[in-house]
Amino acid sequence: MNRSRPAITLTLALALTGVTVFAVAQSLPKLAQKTVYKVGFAQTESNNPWRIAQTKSMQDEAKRLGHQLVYTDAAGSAAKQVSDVDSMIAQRVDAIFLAPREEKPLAAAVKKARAAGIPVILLDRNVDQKLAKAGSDYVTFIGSDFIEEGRRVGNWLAKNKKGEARIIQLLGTTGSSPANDRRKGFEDAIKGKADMRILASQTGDFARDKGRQVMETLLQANPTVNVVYAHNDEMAIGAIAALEAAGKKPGKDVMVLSIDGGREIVKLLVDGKVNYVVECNPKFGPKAFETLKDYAAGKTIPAKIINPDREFTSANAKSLLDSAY
Ligand code: GYE
Repeated sequence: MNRSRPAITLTLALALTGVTVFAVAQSLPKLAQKTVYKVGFAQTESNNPWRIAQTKSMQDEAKRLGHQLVYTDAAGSAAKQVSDVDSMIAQRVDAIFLAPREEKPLAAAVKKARAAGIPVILLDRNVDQKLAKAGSDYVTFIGSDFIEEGRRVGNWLAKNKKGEARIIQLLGTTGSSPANDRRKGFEDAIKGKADMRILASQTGDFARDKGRQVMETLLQANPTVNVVYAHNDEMAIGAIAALEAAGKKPGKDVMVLSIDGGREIVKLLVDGKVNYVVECNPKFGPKAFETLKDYAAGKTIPAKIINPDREFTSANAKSLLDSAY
């Protein structure tokens, strides 16, 4: 009889553990309230001013608050970003800020962190909503409403383009949430308008030189183009170079529309080479760390925290230039 006791105790203990493990798997990991956190920031790439401004904002705020920031740069590879998150888990960071390069592969990384008991806050890009959910897999998404950004560009064009619009669309990184959503919002806004036609859509991977190269090729195949819609400033600036090399006047012969609103594009708007820009602000630091603190304090965090975005036009570009990142 005595012998069976340990077995009963073990079964009981396992049953209890089983219940606990199940409960943890269904809800977000808790975050202790501390004055100093060791927190990861898994960046996507650092090849443009938007990313550099975002990283700086995160580093500045971590420093101001006295937190230790474990920073990684995936250098444009979703696979590397997945292993960056793995190494943050191995280092037992308190929490992870993640800017997921692509929607699907990084959803798995989010789930791994959660299973390891580390809360994740998504910054600026989202993961596939069928694969991971706010409130159970990750705490929240902080960023812009990308569908709305695309829609605003489409609506502005419909209002301001006289005559037929023959559009080339330079898409962002394939499989990334801003590329998917900026396309959707724009295409929805111009759908059914007889005088608006997309001649070609191709990815320039959110990069300046890729944008220039793609624009060069698309321009040869579509010489009647009179509007370029680029999913970010970098590709728009690349497209401007391609247009000028082909003897066209950006902003006049061909309208240039973009999203991000960095200083360089706003200056180009002042110079008349760009026509319209929707802002997507990269300065996430203060909001990111404030959300972390609120989460640790047990406050209810909404599933999405949407940044307000301004817009730049020829009417306001000059006065807003200094406030652009
Ligand atoms: O528009 C782009 C950057 O994810 C919202 O990524 C961000 C986008 C931004 O590389 O310039």
